[in-house]
Amino acid sequence: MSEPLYSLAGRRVWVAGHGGMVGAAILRCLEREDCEVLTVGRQTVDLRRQAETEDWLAEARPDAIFLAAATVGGILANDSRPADFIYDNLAIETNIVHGAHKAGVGKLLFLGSSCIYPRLADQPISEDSLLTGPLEPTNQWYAIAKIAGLKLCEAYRRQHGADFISAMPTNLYGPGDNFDLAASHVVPALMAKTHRAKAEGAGEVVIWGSGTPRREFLYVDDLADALVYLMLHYSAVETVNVGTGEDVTIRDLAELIAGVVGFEGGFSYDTEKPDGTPRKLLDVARIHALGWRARTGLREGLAATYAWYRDQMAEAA
Ligand code: GFB
Repeated sequence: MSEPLYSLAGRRVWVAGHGGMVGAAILRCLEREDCEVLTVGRQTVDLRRQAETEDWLAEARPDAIFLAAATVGGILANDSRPADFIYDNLAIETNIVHGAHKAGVGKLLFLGSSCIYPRLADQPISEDSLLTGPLEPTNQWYAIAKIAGLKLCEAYRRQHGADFISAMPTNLYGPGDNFDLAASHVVPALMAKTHRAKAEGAGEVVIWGSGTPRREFLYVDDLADALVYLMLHYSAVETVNVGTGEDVTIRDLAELIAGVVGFEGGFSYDTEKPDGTPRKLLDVARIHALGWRARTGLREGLAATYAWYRDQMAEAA
């Protein structure tokens, strides 16, 4: 573990996007830090509006910011709502990074995504492969916005000496995820589908695409732990990948989820749906060298996520 470069003790820390899966996990992680946590709902401040965002920052005066506010979604949501994904995310990050500079914020961590890397980057994907090849078409809009966010942090560090850092997580899952089948990522989607199939006694669950793409899945509380670690131990222009270093095929994932859910039926494949990039395994040597490693195995994380999902379903019933 490297020596801390920064401390959150006694500091005012804004978690932008506190209501989402990542934001909520950061809040859980900050409970062990001696800091004052700031949050603001989208009903109060629309972070796509520059004046609203800057006025709030001037009043709230955060010392540090976790920039986890974003419009996110799975492969179909990205492919069908390109304007939302590029506009919302560019507006939010531009307003918060520039507003943070204007308000004299001491440290900011911007959350990107592994989809910023080229569709066919060498695997595992090094941070250095950024902008070395064409993007995956289905999420190029979100990717361009997140690349711009990474570059915003780099530019404000270079021109103004701002201690703004960025992290690029792999595919995430966990409590608080979006289980709406039209907008969700693959883990919550397959969990909801197998849960329903088991409850209804259905014999089959439909998997989008061929089932052959490979994905790396990081449990969201591990990500939050990594983000707080980077806030305390990292201050440099280079972005940092955050992942587990292991990937599985979508078919293997479906089998794991069926085991966790207790679904004993089979799977069929809707090859009308896109596979997306064939593989997206991150090179995590940089964050390992900084002294951080993921701790939650996929089966353990899936079981914790399903327990949370069942509780939510029970409460909603
Ligand atoms: O998680 P996912 O939507 O996003 O899809 P990506 C991962 C893989 O799972 C794709 C397959 O090959 C999907 O075709 N899949 C199988 C399913 N069944 C389903 C299903 O029922 N629902 C969904 N959603 N997928 C995302 C980007 O790409 O990666 C985001 O679109 C973000 O912007 C995220 O960057 C990290 O991994 O393909």
